[in-house]
Amino acid sequence: MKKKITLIGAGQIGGTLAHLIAIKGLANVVLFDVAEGIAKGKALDIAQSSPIEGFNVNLRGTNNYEDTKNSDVIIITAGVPRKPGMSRDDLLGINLKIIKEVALGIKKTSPDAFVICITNPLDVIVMALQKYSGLPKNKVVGMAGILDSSRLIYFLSEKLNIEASKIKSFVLGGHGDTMVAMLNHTKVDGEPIKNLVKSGKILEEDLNKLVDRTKKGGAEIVKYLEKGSAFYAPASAGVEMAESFIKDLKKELPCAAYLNGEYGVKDIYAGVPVIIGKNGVEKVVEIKLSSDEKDQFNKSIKAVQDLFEAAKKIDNNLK
Ligand code: TXD
Repeated sequence: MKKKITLIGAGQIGGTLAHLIAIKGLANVVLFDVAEGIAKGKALDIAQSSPIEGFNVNLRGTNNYEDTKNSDVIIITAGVPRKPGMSRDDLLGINLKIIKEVALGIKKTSPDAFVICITNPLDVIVMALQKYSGLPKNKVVGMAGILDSSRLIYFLSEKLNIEASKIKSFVLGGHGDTMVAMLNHTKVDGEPIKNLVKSGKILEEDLNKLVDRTKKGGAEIVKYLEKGSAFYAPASAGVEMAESFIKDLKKELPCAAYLNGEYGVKDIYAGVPVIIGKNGVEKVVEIKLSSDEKDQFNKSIKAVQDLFEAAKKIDNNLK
């Protein structure tokens, strides 16, 4: 029996999620949007590609939460994206209201779903989503670290002219300028990146430029697109999380997860390595951080905490 994935938000990322899920034959798809026509139109359009692509999943568009009932996975992109010059944090006011509405909707219709939040500002929005919905903390997770890590790996592969599959790296902390690129855990064909710096294969300053470009990766695309933000890579990242849950792959993935003392942090969502399997976030993986990495991580946590304080000022129901 095919699983059911509901996509709350049928915009740029939502439509791409639906397309990727269909082509992979991962699950039946319900596209939900307050702009009903977008959900219905994209569902029908993707369905009409099935004879060509050969996939066999049902696609449906709706603006009625009843149609999303008993979803196995819910991926949320409902909200507004950045415009050039805006920070992810600038989206807090409007997207907080939207996520409250979505949280109440899914709480009623799919309380057992694994919920992946993509809406920005990600770390605070996913935390608000869990608090508003009351869904179990291990069943509510944010997508950002996989995207940020993929951007860093791509930039490294381009610079070193090595295929991306040979590069292992990841990013921790908040999905913003304070994100932490884990260079001490970065390997190229099994070789620590620091050795490539020592041997002159890549200059330290060039490596730092790639880290900075990763932090600004979203803004770079917003500048090109002018209207809207990145959506292909974010959708691929969201599908990787959904697939690890549906197929119980127990992949270790950098995601915004609830911390309850891990990394010395309590009652906040932030980007850490987690194991995603059939029970959702099955484990937060604690890796050893250098003192510098710990400082950077704590700075990133502080940025998330400060933004959550701002969220509580907007809605004092958020505890
Ligand atoms: O790494 C990450 N997490 C980020 C997240 C990567 C890229 C983009 N990031 C954020 O995802 C972005 O800043 C936005 O907050 C979301 C969605 O981005 P997208 O590019 O998909 O935005 P669109 O194309 O504007 O789509 C949003 C849809 C749109 O069709 C609205 O009609 C719909 O959301 N929407 C709603 N759907 C359901 N319910 C409500 N209340 C609602 N309000 C708007």
